[in-house]
Amino acid sequence: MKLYWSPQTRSTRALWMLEEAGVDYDLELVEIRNPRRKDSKEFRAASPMGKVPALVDDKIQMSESAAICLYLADRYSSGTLAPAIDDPLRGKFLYWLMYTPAVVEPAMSEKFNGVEPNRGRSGWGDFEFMIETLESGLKKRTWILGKNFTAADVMLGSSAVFMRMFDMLPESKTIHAYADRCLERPAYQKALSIDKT
Ligand SMILES: N[C@@H](CCC(=O)N[C@@H](CS)C(=O)NCC(=O)O)C(=O)O
Repeated sequence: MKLYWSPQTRSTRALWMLEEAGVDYDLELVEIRNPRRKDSKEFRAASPMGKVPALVDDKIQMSESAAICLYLADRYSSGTLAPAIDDPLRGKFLYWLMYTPAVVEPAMSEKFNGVEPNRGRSGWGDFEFMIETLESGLKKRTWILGKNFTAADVMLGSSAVFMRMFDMLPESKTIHAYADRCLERPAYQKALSIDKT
């Protein structure tokens, strides 16, 4: 299996997920910050937009960090990092797994770019509503589904850490404590240390 990656990007969450799943993988650096970068055909087949992360696993070629996390959890850690397909928690799992690309990231981007929000019209509500919803989802829970850590936490935890890094995370004991718990996980620490090399 090969992960196409670039340090300190959304590919860190795919690295974290690979470490949580405990599978063997190779890394290939994509020099996204190099204006003269030359992408391999294999990378572009997996990532039509040329964005990282992308994953190739035998005949599987894919990109989009949430899709990669879901694939790895279902394929290599079903019942642990992803509730099984018939588990009643599966619905909540999918909701929270998709919350990052569908709600957190558009709301962050809107706020960061100073775009006028429209809670009713935008699929992501607005930044404040996104934070309130995440906060209430995490209240009194160790992980987003309760006691068990899943791929949804890789997506949400990496987003919380990312917002904190960019000084966008408001005063929220619940979300800050969650980000800290995520950062304490050895698999996340391993991914961050690979990112630094
Ligand atoms: N929705 C995608 C976003 C991927 C993305 O935006 N990747 C950025 C790095 S964080 C990238 O590859 N940028 C370089 C480029 O667009 O050429 C995901 O979650 O994987």
